[in-house]
Amino acid sequence: MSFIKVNQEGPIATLTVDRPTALNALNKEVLIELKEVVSKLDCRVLIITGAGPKAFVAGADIAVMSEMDGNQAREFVELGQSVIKAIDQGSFVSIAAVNGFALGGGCELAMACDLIYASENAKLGLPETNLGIIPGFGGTVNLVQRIGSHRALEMVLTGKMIDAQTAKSFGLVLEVFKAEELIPKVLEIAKAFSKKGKQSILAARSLVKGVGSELKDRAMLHEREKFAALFASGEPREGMKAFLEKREAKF
Ligand code: CO8
Repeated sequence: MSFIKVNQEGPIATLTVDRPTALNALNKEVLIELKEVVSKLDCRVLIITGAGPKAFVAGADIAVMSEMDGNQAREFVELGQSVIKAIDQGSFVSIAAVNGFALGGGCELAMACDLIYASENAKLGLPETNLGIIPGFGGTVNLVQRIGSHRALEMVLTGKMIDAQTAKSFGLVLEVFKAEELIPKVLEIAKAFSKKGKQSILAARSLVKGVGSELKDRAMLHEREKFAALFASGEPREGMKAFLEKREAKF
């Protein structure tokens, strides 16, 4: 694996997204590796984090998306959602250890996990509308489920990043730890889960997560359709080119 580092100690697997040149942004190759690794996991608890001190995952790869047409955007969003689904429906408890920027697809990857813990320097957000696009990896429905539609609308429409403490106050993040304590604390939490009965943990998890799951499937389908359809307008190209050219977008 080039972009996903896997470390398994007994029942606890840790996946680290490792693409330092782009703050661990998700391109097709990263997503394919992630899907492959997650589908083969045999663990009780999965921890997902990002390599380096600065980012969990800074989003889907903007340079790649800026060149996409509608069909390519549809394929990309389908791949991304299949990763989100594999984590969401896996037979393990999943924990995001957010150690820096978790933006767009990165925030959506964190929200695919059952539980989210963050370091003090974490910044979370769905900045897609700044780029002329929308969340595509389940972010809209998962954010509403986590923090309610009023706060979710504010985050999605403004595209603003929030810091770890604000995310905790919204209920998006459960606890905030010092950067160096994040992984040890998350491992402690993971160990406690791994000592419980596997069947009871999975049954309880599936019941809690089952609430609203049909609605979620439909919402993710709508998200895919709307995401791909947007690419027929000029907005994604202008928004993402502007980011890459470090200028303000003219919509
Ligand atoms: N994609 C590609 N490259 C990125 C990304 C990204 N998402 N984020 C950062 N990078 C790159 C930068 O371009 C830069 O590259 P280079 O050194 O070659 O210029 C490098 O990483 C370091 O970044 P910065 O120099 O910008 O670092 P700063 O500390 O100044 O800023 C930020 C850090 C604030 C995180 C800034 O990089 C940023 O705003 N990044 C973009 C964040 C963003 O908008 N993310 C959302 C992307 S859209 C998305 O995720 C859609 C998900 C749904 C997709 C559906 C599928 C089709």
